[in-house]
Amino acid sequence: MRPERLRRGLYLVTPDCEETPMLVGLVRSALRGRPALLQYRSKLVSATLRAEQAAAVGAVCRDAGVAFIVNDSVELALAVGADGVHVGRDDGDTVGIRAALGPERILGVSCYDDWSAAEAAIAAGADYVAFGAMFPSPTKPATVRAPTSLLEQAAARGVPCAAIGGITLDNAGALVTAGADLLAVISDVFGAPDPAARAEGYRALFPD
Ligand code: TZP
Ligand code: MG
Repeated sequence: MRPERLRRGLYLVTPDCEETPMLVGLVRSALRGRPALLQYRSKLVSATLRAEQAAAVGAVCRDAGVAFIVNDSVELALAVGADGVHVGRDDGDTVGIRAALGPERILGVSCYDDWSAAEAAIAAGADYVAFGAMFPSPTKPATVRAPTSLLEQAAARGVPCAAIGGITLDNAGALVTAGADLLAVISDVFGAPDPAARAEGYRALFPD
């Protein structure tokens, strides 16, 4: 991975939350566990509230020195000065998104269970590709499942990759062994009684 832009480690992804102060409080405490990245993801709130929340979460990440990624929208990522954007198959053409984002910001692309999508994403300028769900996900129960062999394939080809879906501290080690550079997690951290401690627990999987 390009070290100046992308560290390996925990990739926190925010849960849906309509209460901005509550969301910001959750993010602030989870960031004490020092993840590599944090993504603002929201599927339920209005465009106006998304913009407000993205700006607020981005400011907290900047204060904590954690790279901030916005899900779904390159326009929103640019509007709030995010460090990057994460897109999937419904979010438009990856080449155009890279062009809009510029060369310096981080671009991540969801590839589900599909290696050919990963090859296309890297050719289009993605910095990392994401595979999942690796395990049944309480956040996205109906999504496709992906085999860990995709992580092995990415590692063998030197393609930076994130694993997502149902990841917990108990099952995460196998994903890192298979080749995951990033572990994208929602519920195991944000649903934990102590999000900072749970996030911190992932650091042992990525010794410096
Ligand atoms: N894509 C595949 S699973 C998932 C997404 C966005 C949700 C991950 O959330 P959790 O709670 O860590 O399973
Ligand atoms: Mg998307």
